[in-house]
Amino acid sequence: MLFLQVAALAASFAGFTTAQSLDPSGTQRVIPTLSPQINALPSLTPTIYDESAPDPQACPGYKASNVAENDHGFTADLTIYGANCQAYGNDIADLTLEVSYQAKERLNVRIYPKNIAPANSTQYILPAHLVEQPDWDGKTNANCSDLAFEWSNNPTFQFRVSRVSTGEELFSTYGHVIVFEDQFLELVTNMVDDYNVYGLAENIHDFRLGTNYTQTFYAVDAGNSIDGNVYGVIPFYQETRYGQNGSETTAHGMYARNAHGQEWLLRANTIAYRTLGGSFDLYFLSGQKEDGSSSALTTISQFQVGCIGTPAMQMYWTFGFHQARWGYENISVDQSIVDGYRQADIPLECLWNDLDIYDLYRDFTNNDITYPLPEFTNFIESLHANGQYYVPIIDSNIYVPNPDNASDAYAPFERGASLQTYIRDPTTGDFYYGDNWPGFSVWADWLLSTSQSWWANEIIQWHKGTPFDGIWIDLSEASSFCAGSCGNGRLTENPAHPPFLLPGDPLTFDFNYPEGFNITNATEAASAAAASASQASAISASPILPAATTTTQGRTEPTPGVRNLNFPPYVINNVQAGHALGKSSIAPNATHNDQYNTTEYEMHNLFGYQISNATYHALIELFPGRRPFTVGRSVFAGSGKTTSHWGGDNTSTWGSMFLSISQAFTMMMSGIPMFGADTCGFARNTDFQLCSRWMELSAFFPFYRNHNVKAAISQEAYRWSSVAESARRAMAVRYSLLGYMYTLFYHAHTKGETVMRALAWEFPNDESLRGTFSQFMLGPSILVTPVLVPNVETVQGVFPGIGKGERWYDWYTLAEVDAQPGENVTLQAPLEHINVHVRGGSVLVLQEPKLTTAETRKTPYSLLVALSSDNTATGNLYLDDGESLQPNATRLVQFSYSNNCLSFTSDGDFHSAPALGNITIAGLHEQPQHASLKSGGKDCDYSELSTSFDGGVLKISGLDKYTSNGAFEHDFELNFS
Ligand code: MIG
Repeated sequence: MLFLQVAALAASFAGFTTAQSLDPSGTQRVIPTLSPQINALPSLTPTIYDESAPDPQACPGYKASNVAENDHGFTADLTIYGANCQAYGNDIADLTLEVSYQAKERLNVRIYPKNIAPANSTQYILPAHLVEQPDWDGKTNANCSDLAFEWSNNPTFQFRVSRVSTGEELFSTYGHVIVFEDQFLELVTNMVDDYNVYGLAENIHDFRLGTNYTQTFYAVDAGNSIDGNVYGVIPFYQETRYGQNGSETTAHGMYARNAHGQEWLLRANTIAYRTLGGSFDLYFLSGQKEDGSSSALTTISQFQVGCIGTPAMQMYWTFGFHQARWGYENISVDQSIVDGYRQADIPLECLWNDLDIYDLYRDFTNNDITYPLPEFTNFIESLHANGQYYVPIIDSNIYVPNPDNASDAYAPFERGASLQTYIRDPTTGDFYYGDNWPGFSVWADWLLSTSQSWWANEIIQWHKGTPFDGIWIDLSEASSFCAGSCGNGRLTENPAHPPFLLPGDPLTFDFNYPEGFNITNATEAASAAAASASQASAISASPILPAATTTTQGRTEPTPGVRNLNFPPYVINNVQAGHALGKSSIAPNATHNDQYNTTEYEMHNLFGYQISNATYHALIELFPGRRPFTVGRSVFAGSGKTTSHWGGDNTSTWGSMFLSISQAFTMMMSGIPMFGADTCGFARNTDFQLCSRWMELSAFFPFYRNHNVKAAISQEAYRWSSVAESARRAMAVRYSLLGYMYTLFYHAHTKGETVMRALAWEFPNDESLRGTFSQFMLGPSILVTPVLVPNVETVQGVFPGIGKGERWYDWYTLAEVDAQPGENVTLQAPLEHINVHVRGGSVLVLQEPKLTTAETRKTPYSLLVALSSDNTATGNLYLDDGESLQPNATRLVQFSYSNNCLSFTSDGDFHSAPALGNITIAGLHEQPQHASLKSGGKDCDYSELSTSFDGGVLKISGLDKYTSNGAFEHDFELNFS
């Protein structure tokens, strides 16, 4: 609902102040153990809808009995200890508790109904075949676990999880009852004072979630609602506790595997976890390494490797710059965008089209007038010929043709219908007919295996005329523009117009500009304000929008034996009007075609996960052996194995740009590192300042795409000379570092490492960084300090570790940063400049930035060695063909500088042709007088190389002739004396 959405966004950004502090947070201390907070509970709002609703903690709780030990833990019965309380559903009296020491670092606690017969027909337990379910490693038991589980029946069943080595209590339900009903589960843990909790993606919120925050999870198409539910659901948090009196910082995590609508209520000394059904399936992660120390980065890696799977490896080219927009009207507009970038000398790797290419918004079609074949095929092939790529959108809905109009046939629908592959309307047994761009539509039921083959076939057929290189999946929450199966009995109205004004229609002009626009463009701002006011009065004079369907019912009373799916007794704070679950989405009571007729109530948060998985497998079928590139909007825990993700409908505001950094951090934590926000902003008009700064910032996000709404001014990087210059400069840095970015992805893919990093993760003992997201790192070596506010030419940033052995170098000049410990340094930041610093101790492999990644990859390599305070440095580089799922050759190069010797060793068979041209060493205290050089075991003549030394920076060039058969084919050693 674009029209309404923009208004809602405007309202939500007005409340931006909560996230605005650019300074690292304060330095409050925390206590190491948890004490039960009985009688001292801050009141938890029972439900958003009704403050007088029952307090679930008044329920009786359970008693444990029949404890049975097994080789990796134990099981027990939990029996309700009192009368059913019917807080927000029907109590389930008999439960099973399963405690399993699954791996040294991971403890699993499951609580589920004792009698579920037939399986999954009454209480939905998320099956392992749908979402990965971590299991016992076959060897761990309580005696060799990092974690200990303790429980008590006094007064009712409660448990705590602690760290064996130190006794640190990580999670404790002591003092709280467990509530287990068919439509409501609650578990409350005690928390330390002023705790530091991160994650619970997806949210548009500060990085540090804070101690007064509610995270609602229900995938929704409503823009980037600050502090509300958005597109993705990854129920995992990581907690950091800073040490006192010199003790080390500790970190741990918890993943709650449940896909129902849910809420996490973060309060002063507790977190309450509430779901609308399913089971407790909790994974406690110790965050510990072999040496017993724990960290956020280790916790995040344990979450990915042990619980949800590590992210897919991406193709090399996907790290190039992408341009999209809604509103590229025809092939010549597409061509003009490609030409515009080329003429401005700005790299453009991939062009994207939105739903403009389709005939009447129908997936897998081509608009005969604006995007006719074969011209369109030829256009895409011309991109390929220039080393560029093409990605189109596919919407999640499938148009239902008008049954009374033979010429309205739509084959993709018919083929799916003949396989009965769509979600159903429980009241009619027919398909569920919702509404989206093309009119009344259906959605695939991914629980049927036929859906996968049908979907793959549609994609493969469409590729014949539209030879794309990847797929953009939109509206996968899944979004529907009406409430319920509204197309029921109305299919003859198809193609029904969407129930709102279309962008580009009269009265839809967007007059909004970023904060500060009234200062830089006073006259334009004044006339935009006047025009906006007159448009608003014209709309109210003749209301064009149909009356909204009412979906507000509020809290319902639990009814014995009945589940109220559309209006459950517990009302989560869904950002839709009335908080209704069925608003702008497939209704919760819509049913699937599996043997249990599973409902959307259970499946809702998984639609995006499933359609992205299906698209991934379709692309493997289409391009055998090649890594699929899919970018999806709705994600769930584990989505990163198959898809990338963009941040959805943000706005062209400074606040939105800032919050894209914290959003990115949570995606790095969630195993979805191929993440980026709509650069320059989606909804509303951007301006040259915001767009310059944003093109600079996003150059350091893994997925780098400029995308724009239809009814706003154009915002390609070449539209303003300042933005063009900013883009060229920032992209030059990015493209130099492509090999580094790719290597970071290799480590993410193989070990669950993070790509973008919070300063708190890299500098875990500096408590002043616990909330910082105004600066970030790319991997361990690059520090980015973006400008996040308008009308400034300087920016403040910290250089962590100074005074404790860290050194930092300016990327552009290689001058060492001169700062005091903890100093908030003022850096020059003219409009076209983004501050980038290299951390001492790093060896970076660079190439020469060109207009495409392929050209860049052919240029000679150079090494940048930035020395640490003890004059050492290390680094590594991963190489392969850049696109194979299982490359037949790879190479891993390890670099090191120590004892005045730079060397690398190279393992693997992949041949990378470019030579090693230059070596630059920064941070030397004096110029080396002599050097000897060995490459591939041979002695080379150092005196033949040209060298220069200035300001501690030694530059060596002319190495190519020793490495002309490839920079990293042989081991290498350069010794100074
Ligand atoms: O109802 O395809 O988030 O990126 O441009 C809006 C049009 C549908 C939402 C996506 C946005 C895309 C837009 N889509």
